[in-house]
Amino acid sequence: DTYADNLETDVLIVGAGFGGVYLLHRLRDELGFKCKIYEAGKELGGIWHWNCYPGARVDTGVPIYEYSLEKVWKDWTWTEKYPGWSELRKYFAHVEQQLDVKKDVAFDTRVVSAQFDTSSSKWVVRTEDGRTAHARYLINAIGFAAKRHFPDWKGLDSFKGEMYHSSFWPEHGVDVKGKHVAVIGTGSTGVQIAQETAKEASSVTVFQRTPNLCLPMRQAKLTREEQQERKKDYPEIYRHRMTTFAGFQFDFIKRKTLDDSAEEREALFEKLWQAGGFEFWLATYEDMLFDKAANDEAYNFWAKKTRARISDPRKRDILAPLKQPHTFGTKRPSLEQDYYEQLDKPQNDVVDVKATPIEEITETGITTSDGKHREFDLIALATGFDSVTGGMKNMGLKDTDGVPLSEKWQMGTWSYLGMTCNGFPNMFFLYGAQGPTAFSNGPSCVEVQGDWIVDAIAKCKQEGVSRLEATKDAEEEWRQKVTDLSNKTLFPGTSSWYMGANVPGKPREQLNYAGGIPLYEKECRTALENWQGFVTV
Ligand code: NA7
Repeated sequence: DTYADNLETDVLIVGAGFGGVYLLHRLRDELGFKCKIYEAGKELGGIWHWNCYPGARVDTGVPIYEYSLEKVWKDWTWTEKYPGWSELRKYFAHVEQQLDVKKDVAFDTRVVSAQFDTSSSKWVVRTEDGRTAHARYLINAIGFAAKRHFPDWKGLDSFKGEMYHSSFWPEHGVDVKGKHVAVIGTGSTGVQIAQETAKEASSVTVFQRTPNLCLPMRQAKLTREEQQERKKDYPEIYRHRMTTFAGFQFDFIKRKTLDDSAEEREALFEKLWQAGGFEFWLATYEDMLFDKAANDEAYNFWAKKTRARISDPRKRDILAPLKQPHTFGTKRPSLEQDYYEQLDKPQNDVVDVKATPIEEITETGITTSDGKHREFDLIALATGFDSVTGGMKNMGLKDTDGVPLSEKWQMGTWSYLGMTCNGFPNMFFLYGAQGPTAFSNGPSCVEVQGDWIVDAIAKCKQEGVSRLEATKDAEEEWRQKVTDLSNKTLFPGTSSWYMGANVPGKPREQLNYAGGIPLYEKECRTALENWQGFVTV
C-alpha cells in the first residue's frame, strides 16, 4: 500500500512532477523496480500543480516542453504553442492515462526527514504525518522552486485585503474585476500575473526592483492536423534537442557578434525577434553570454524594440532603461504578449523599488521609502523562491554522520555531477543544484539526468553494489568545474537566483552547470563507465 505506515520499496522518489513521473515510469515499467512517489501536493504535475496564478504559462514552445516518450506524445494534442497551466494539468492527466502512475503515488505526503541507515543500507524516510518508508534508493525530484521566498517586510501579515504568493494562488481563481491590484516582483511570474490581471482589474501596479528584459512570445493557436503532420519528425526533434546547449530545437550560432557588420547583426537580431520565444536569448551569437561588448549589442536592440512600445516616458525609463540594468540574458527573460502595452495604460503603473524600496505592508496597502502609501484590494507576491537549493535543504536530509544537508550546504553547495552527494549514499537528485537545471528546458534536463540515474541504479543491481557514494574529492572537483564554467560567462556579474543572490544571506555562487547539455551528458556518462568519483560497496 502506497500510504502504508511502514512502506518498503526499492526506490522512493520525492516529487511527482516531470522528473518524478519519468523516473517512476522508467524504473518501474522498464526495469521492474518497486517504486513509490511521495508528493506533497494533491495531483501530478509538480510546478504545474502548484502554479495556477493568472497567466501561468510555459515559456517553451510545443513540442519541446514535453516528454520524448512516444507513448505519451502519440495521442496528445496541444491547443497553443505556449500552453497555459490548465492545459499542462490536462497533459499530466493524459500522462496518467498512458503511464498509470498514480497507483504508486502517495499524495498529501510531505517528507520531513531522511537518513541512510548504514546497517541495513536503506534510506529511512519520515513524513509529516508520521509515516515511515524504507528504500534502497532515494531520489529527490522536487524541482528547483519547492521553497517559496517571502521577503520579511514589516507588516506582511497585517494586510486586510487579499494577498497570495504566486504558488499559493487559490485553485478556483480570484475575481480581479474592479479591484486595484499590486504585483510585487517582475520575474517570469510577476510579468505573467501583471499582464493577465491588467485585462480585468481596475488598475495594476507593478513593484519592480529589476526590469525583466522580456521577449515577445508570439503565441499561436495550434491545430490537431498540423501537429499530427509534424509528429513524424518528433523522434528526430527529441534526439536533436539533446545535442543543443539548452535542450531546445535551436542553439547558439557559431559566429561572434562583432564579426558581423552592423547590418548583418541587425538582420539576425530582427529575425530572432520575429521568431519570438527564447530565440533572441538562446539561438543568437555564441558570444552573447560571454562577452560584454557582444552583450551590449543585444541589449541595445532589446531596448530599442521595447522602448518603442511604451508611450509614457517615466514608465519607459523604468521598464526599459537606456542604461543596461544588467547584462542581457543573465537573468531569466520572461516571454510576454502585451505586458508593456498593458502597463503603459493610464490606470496602470510601475513603481521603481530599487529607487524607493518597499518599507511596509499596511492594513490597506504598501508604503515605499519615499513615504508614499498606495492602497490595494489585492497583493500578488511574485517574489520567487529559495531557488535550486532551498527545497532540498528543507527536507530534513541528514548524512550518515547525522549532519543535516542544510548545514553541509550552508556556506555553499557541494554535489557530484549535480545528482549525488558525499555522505548521502544511494541518494540521487535531479533538476537541482549544479546540474543544467536553470540553463535548460525542464523536460530535456529531466530526461538526461533521469536516464543517467536509471542506468546508475541498474548498474548497481547488475554489479551487486549495495552502496554507491560520491567521494569528497569528486565533489570538490565538480564544484570547481561548475564555478569555472560559470566564470567564463557573464552570469556571475549579475544578481540573480541563478547565483543564489535573490535570497538575503544565501551564499553567492553559481547554482547551475553552464556547460550545456551535451557536455554535461558526456561528463556524467564517462563517470558511470567505471564509477569514477564514487566509492562502491
Ligand atoms: P524570480 O524570477 O525569482 O522573481 C522574483 C521577483 O521578485 C524578482 O523580480 C525580484 O527582484 C523580486 N523581489 C524579490 N525580493 C524582493 C524585494 N525584497 N523587494 C522587491 N522585489 C523583490 O521568481 P519567479 O517566480 O518570477 O520565477 C521563478 C522561475 O520559475 C523563473 O525564472 C522560471 O524559470 C520559472 P530582483 O530581480 O531580485 O531584483
